[in-house]
Amino acid sequence: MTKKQKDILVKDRQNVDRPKKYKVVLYNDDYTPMDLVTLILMSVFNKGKPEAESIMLRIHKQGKGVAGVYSKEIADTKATTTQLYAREAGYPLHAETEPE
Ligand code: TYC
Repeated sequence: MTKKQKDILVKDRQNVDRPKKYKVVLYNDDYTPMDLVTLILMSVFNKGKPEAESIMLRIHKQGKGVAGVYSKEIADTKATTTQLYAREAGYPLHAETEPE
């Protein structure tokens, strides 16, 4: 078996056994209120209040942080929903997805 053929088999197994997961990363900014970020973490990412507050504070201090890890479709939807809520309230909160 050639290396290329082996690589294909390995790749197939990886895809079958462990579908790729995506992090939803939230970024800090100077304008979005802490309470709004906490509410979004509770309502969009299903976190309880203490965990939502701790994730929000980590983002506030470190510049960015992971709100959750999901399949590609769910991660994209949650990132979009997050930005929609923030824009509706007039704030620039930024969310991105990245492979785990
Ligand atoms: N830095 C913001 C403030 O002091 C709070 C904040 C936290 C904003 C997390 C965005 O992703 C964020 N009001």
